[in-house]
Amino acid sequence: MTLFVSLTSPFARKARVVLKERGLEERVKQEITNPWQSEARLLAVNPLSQIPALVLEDGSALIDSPVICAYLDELAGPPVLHPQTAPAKWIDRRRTALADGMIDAAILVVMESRRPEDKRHAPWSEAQTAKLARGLDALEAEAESLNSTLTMGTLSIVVALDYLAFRLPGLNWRAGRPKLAAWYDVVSQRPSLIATRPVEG
Ligand SMILES: N[C@@H](CCC(=O)N[C@@H](CS)C(=O)NCC(=O)O)C(=O)O
Repeated sequence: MTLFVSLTSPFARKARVVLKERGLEERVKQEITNPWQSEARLLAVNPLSQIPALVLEDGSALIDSPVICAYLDELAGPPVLHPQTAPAKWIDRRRTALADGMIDAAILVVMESRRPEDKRHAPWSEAQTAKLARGLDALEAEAESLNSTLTMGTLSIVVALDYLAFRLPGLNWRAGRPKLAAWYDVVSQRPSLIATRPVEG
């Protein structure tokens, strides 16, 4: 199996963490690609030219990080990163969706900032930044109910926070969010998260 990734993509990082957590690194080869360049080998697998994308043993492909992470978690045996019973299951899925939505908003802000100055539309970036602030405030409000058990929800939140620190340091997500920061400082010490921190390269 082959997982298309980059070392900076937060969505690909979610799948890379699952590989580590579930002991699948021998079984799934990682292939580094730049999704923004729409290389033919990635397009052959994902017409959207997005990572992560996973090529299975039969040559078929899975796309979208929630789909890929669920597949990998099941592949390794009974899922451990996806709570199976309500209400924990739905609470966790909501957290994954919130974190993923925050990553989407952050990517939009980053892409907008890379456009020539005269082509930027400030209200667009401000609207995305407001989503990020509201998302962070929602996480601060529920920080006491976040535990340090790694699930897709908690993993995705750490990935989102690290992406904010990596690409939008001026946002300073920690400011005014002491409970979320304290939670992050504990859970982010997990070896799978340390080993996959985004690096420019
Ligand atoms: N919903 C997708 C989003 C994937 C995504 O946006 N990946 C980014 C990298 S972090 C990408 O490949 N972007 C290239 C593009 O959209 O052209 C997922 O969860 O996997």
